[in-house]
Amino acid sequence: MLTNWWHDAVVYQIYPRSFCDSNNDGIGDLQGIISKLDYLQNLGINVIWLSPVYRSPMDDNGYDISDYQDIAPEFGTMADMQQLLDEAKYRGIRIIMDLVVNHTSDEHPWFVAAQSSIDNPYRDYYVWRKPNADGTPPDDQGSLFGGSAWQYDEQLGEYYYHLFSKRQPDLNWENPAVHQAVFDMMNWWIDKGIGGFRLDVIDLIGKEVDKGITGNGPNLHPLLQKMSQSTFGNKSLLTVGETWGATPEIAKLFSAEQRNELSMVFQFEHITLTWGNGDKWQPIDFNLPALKQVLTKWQVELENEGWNSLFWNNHDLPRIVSKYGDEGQYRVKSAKMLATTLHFMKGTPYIYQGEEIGMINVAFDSIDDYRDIETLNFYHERTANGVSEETMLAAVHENSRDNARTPMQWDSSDYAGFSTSQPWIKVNPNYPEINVDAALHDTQSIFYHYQRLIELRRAFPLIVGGRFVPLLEQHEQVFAYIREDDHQQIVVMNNFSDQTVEIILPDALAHCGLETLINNYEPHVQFTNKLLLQPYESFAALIV
Ligand code: TEU
Ligand code: CA
Repeated sequence: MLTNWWHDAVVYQIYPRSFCDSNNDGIGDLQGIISKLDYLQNLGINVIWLSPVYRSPMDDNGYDISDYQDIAPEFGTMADMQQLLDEAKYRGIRIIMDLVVNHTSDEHPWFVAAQSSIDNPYRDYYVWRKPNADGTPPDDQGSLFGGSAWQYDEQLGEYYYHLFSKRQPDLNWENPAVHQAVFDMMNWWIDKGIGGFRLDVIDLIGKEVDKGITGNGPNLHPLLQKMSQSTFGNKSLLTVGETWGATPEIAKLFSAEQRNELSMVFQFEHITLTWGNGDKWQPIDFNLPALKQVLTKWQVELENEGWNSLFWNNHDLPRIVSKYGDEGQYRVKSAKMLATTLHFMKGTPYIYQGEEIGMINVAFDSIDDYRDIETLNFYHERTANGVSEETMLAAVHENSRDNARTPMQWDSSDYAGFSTSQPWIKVNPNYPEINVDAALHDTQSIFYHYQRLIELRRAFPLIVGGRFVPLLEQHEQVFAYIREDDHQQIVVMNNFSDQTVEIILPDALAHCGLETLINNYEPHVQFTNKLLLQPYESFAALIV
């Protein structure tokens, strides 16, 4: 059944602006990435998901593309991009491009043409509506970055639609000319030898604007099937859709093999658990039973149909050690525990830059130190509407996207070795302690724990393809499960608390011998009917 190369791949996500700055202008770039490929090869990953590097005015750090077939000058040139593809390939690493086709930049030539006159043929590449009689927008749909989804164009007297910033006008996927233009561009990249695509907010392209339907619209799956047939289908590429609204049922529509859509999707149910009322600016406490229930559901429901992606972090999310682990005394223990929990599940694991050294959230004292458009928009909108600055800053500390975007911490020199000049966003002040150089010199580091997890995935096909069987489902502090096939069983135990906990094992396990594969305390060699787990203790072991 597991016939595709990406079933046992491990992906590393790079956010180019924050990864490594080769020419010391304060902005990460392609040559910086190239200089770190040996590091990534040493970690053991075999795929890089590259966040956007295309030409862009950078209103949303490259998720606003003005030329899909060019590279942003601050990141380098197309020759640098080709060099990255070649040097990665030489190391057995494929590059997945970020495909942002729900919208373009307002500086994209298509949009510039669309704005030039009411009868320009490119007009229908975007979504335009006449104002109401009193001049107000056609309806009250909101942008995901705050404010209205409608922006008035003075010259043409119509509104255009944007689900993100007003500098990110939505493409009109009801227009077949848009399909062809996008598919041609995708094929141009495929011909360059890329390994696939991460498809930004792909579940929005089937929208029906006048009905207020945005996510999972009626046209979505027909569109994806057409896209697949016209571009990546049958080419052995990894495709992963970003789908905030996916349930397991929906994920199967995207990723069941016979439907010929995507390899897999990113679902976010395990992330939004700490959003009060579904609002990331009203953070609530972490609750392990809820997390277990969600992750178990996804493991079980995609058992035989569809495929999971496994991730804790990306460029939009706070750091996982800060959210589900412990930033202080147990930072290293808890980072290892979280990694083990995730990497022994069934699916394709994704590591976000810095996760492999246990980078944590940043807490800038002033909103002026934040750069992210979503963070700034909401901070201003909510404080203008009566939420206190203190409350909003606390929410920003919890969930701002900039938590993931502070520069990668390479060493303890100024600016964490990311650059020799002031970076575009401040470095997390903890870099003298948390950095790659320190991790590489410490055999007990989080880095080597990730390296070992990747090795284990390669060594045990059971980790890739075996069944997932939940254990101790009612336990409030421990997330435990078994992976098994007809020959072997691996038991995985993870204490999510800073307390020593005692668990009572089911009879079938109570007297088993154990051969530890990975651990963050002393190994256990034999189960009895009781097991003590120390704070954030975690291990995976073969049952022998
Ligand atoms: O993210 C989609 C998205 O919905 C997030 O921006 C989300 O609103 C937020 O992170 C959670 O509150 C994708 C990209 O990953 C993101 O970086 C882009 O800003 C966005 O699309 C627009 O392209
Ligand atoms: Ca640079």
